[in-house]
Amino acid sequence: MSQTPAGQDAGTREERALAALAQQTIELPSWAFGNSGTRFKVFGQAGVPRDPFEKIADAAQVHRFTGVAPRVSLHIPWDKVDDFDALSAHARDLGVSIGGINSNLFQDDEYMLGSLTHPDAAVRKKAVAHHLECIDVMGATGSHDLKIWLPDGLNYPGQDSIRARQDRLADSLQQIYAALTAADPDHRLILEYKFFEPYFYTMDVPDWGTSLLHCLALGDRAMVVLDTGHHAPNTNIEFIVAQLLRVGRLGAFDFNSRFYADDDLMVGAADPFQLFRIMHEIVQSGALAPDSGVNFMLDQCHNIEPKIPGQIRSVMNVQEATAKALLVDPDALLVAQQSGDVLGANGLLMDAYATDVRPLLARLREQQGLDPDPLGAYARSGYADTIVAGRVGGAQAGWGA
Ligand code: PSV
Ligand code: MN
Ligand code: MN
Repeated sequence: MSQTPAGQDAGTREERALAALAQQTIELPSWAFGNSGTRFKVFGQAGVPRDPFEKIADAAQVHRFTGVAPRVSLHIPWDKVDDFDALSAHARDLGVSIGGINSNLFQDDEYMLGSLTHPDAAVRKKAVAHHLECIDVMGATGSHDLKIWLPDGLNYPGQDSIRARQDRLADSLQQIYAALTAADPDHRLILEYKFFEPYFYTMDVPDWGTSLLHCLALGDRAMVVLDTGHHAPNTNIEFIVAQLLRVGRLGAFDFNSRFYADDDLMVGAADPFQLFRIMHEIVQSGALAPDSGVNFMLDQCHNIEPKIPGQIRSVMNVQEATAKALLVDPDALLVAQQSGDVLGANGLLMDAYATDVRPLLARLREQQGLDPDPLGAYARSGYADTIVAGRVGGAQAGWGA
């Protein structure tokens, strides 16, 4: 058994990693199961869900074969149903629950010039009212997180006052936060940022600093959401993770990967090393623990690959990056860092990253009574054939159309 002079032996690290991995959960987006595409084309796939009940049924398959995906985020109004009690009961029957509730401020004609920041108070009122509806959905589904991605922004310098829009946003968010915490003081408002798109001169919440400032002004139940696809190329995302963890304001991830823009590809597909570096910061800060307040969500679209296996693969990619991060020897790393051993410290990270953790994860799944090969087990289950035969006229995710 290998042992570094200052560190834990490898066997102990593996056992600790297994214990931490057994506690990890990853939340799935309902919209990943519907048809999606780019603004050029949506390719329809056979067997996709026709309604939110079927989206949850598909998400439950991901949990069934991975054991780590017990929650499903909803997007309102894409996932609006007449009876949210029935939707939650349906989720429970299938072994999952409803996670975050995502509002939608990007599909109404009135929002062309903004929603929560719009110059017209009547439009802002409508956007705030939509969140009150989302808060009701939270009550009916047992959700704890209201997730806001603000699509507002400007295309041209001078189009509107950047500063006045921040003031309007602060006021709108305050109204939403007050209603949210009045409904339940434990509920959280989690605010996502994105540096461009759908507007290109400036967004009104373009970066983590802007999101954090609004969260700090709101109160301690307001947290930042970090979507990995929402940064300029080469941004050091793990640095942002460390900063937000330091001040206790990293509320959630939207995991995905990107080559160029907000590509929403499978997490860990474009840059698995970045995902590992992010998970290293998480592990180092103790933020993997179930009570850390960090919700690990996926926000992806599977435009050309089958959706359920795409989600299974994504979950496995997060698990692999997490496992590697858990194999970094913390004691040896501290010694190397404090003694100025640059190559030694970097080597500890690179050794962990180069470790093939698939056998460890297979052991984890066997310990949990799961098939060690989730993708193979799903393929053998026959579920894909059942939905192709049983569902005709599947729905569009609502995104990328
Ligand atoms: C916006 O690009 C975003 O990342 C937000 O999280 C939205 O709610 C989601 O994508 C919709 O796919
Ligand atoms: Mn997102
Ligand atoms: Mn996005």
